[in-house]
Amino acid sequence: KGGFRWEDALLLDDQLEGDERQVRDSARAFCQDRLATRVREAFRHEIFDPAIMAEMGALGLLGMTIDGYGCAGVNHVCYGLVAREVERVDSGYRSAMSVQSSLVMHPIHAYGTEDQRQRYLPGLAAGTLIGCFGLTEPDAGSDPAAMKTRARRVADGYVLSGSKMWITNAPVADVFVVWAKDDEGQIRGFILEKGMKGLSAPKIDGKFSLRASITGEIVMDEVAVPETALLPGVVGLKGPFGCLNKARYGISWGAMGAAEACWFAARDYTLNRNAFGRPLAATQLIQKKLADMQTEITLGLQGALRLGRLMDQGRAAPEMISLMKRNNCGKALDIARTARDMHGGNGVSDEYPVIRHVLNLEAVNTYEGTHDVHALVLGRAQTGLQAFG
Ligand code: TGC
Ligand code: FAD
Repeated sequence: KGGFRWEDALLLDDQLEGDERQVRDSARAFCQDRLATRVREAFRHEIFDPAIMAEMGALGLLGMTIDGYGCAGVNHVCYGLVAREVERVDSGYRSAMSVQSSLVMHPIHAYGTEDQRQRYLPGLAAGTLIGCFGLTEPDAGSDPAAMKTRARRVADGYVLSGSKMWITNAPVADVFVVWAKDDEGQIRGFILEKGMKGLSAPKIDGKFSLRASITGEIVMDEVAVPETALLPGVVGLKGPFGCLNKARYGISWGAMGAAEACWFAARDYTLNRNAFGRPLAATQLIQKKLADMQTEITLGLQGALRLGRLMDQGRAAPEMISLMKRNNCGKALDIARTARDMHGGNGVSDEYPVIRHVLNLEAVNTYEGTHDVHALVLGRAQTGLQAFG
């Protein structure tokens, strides 16, 4: 007869290989020793410390599914396990990591030339270079096909004009992967570098979510780039979406890490807080909430693991990724809000992690395709009817 571990109800740990557990454990140690210790100040004062990227790089956490170029070459399950550990501390740190890995290193590796890979990947893997990914625009978020950024062909390359909005890492980025329409109206990817004439990346202020991650615009005022800046290996929206598949998968694990942090905090708090002569955790309402959290997290992690195995086998369809990104972000946000409530007044103080996770998960539920946009992707797949327009 098997035993019951309340914090790992379906024994996910047993479903992992030894090397996967090792990656998870070393990521957990790093996150708890190096990230958990600075996140409160970082969130309170809106500080993103770029040194974190080099620390992650030294541990092999950046671009970790890529083989060669200084990357770890591990499987997608390991990538997911790391995302869960990083986001257990803060979604902002996971954001910085997943943009670098899935949205910058992946397209350079998958769509770039050998010269581009050699030029950028080792520095990005080490975290000595920081990357960002520009798809969203002020007037084109859920509908990136409506982008206005243009790449005009000139004799020796392209001239890019336009602006991107809500771009993670942009103000501190050295490398910019930017998507623009060419003269034929086709979406193409370009690699821009900090310091190019006409390129700027102002910080967006007043952000009440992901304050430990820096977000900015990308402004391109007639930025002239050579032919070698073009990512030649892909044309069309499937270029950026190929990157989003990887990042959304990581978020499905990461959001569960944030949810676990809130669940554990709510359990600790209600075990230790007395009201009406007994611990809050001894009441039926609190126990039901804890049971709901445990159930959703257990199922969400099982789904994320299954998706990771399918990705490793090359069998994951984009709709599967939509399903898990949507479910796990939505459930994590509900769990964080409930955990915040269970902390009473203390729940709005940053002495406890729950309000920070609530605020972060609002953005996580919106970026990389909103909760509702992923519902439309799933609705289209099962009805054959397109409900976007
Ligand atoms: P649609 O007609 O469906 O597709 C156009 C072309 O793209 C292909 N495609 C995909 N390919 C690979 N993977 C996917 N997931 C794909 N989805 C679509 C499709 O096959 C087609 O190819 P082709 O060759 O036939 O042309 O496109 P649509 O214009 O109708 O768009 C539909 C929709 C809503 C699914 C899409 O636009 C969407 O997903 N919108 C959400 C936008 C989004 O996720 N933006 C994310 C920006 S990056 C970000 O948020 C980073 S935050 C990171 C952090 O800080 O952690
Ligand atoms: P909109 O598309 O305007 O959506 C507004 C509302 O309308 C949403 O509720 C949406 O679900 C709903 N909606 C939209 N279309 C439909 C429809 N057809 N039917 C029904 N409802 C609909 N982007 C990048 O390119 N790179 C980044 O690094 C990046 N980082 C980000 C970091 C942060 C902190 C944030 C907040 C965003 C980031 N984004 C990034 C942008 C993000 O991907 C977009 O915000 C997201 O895709 C939604 O686009 P939007 O904000 O334009 O909202």
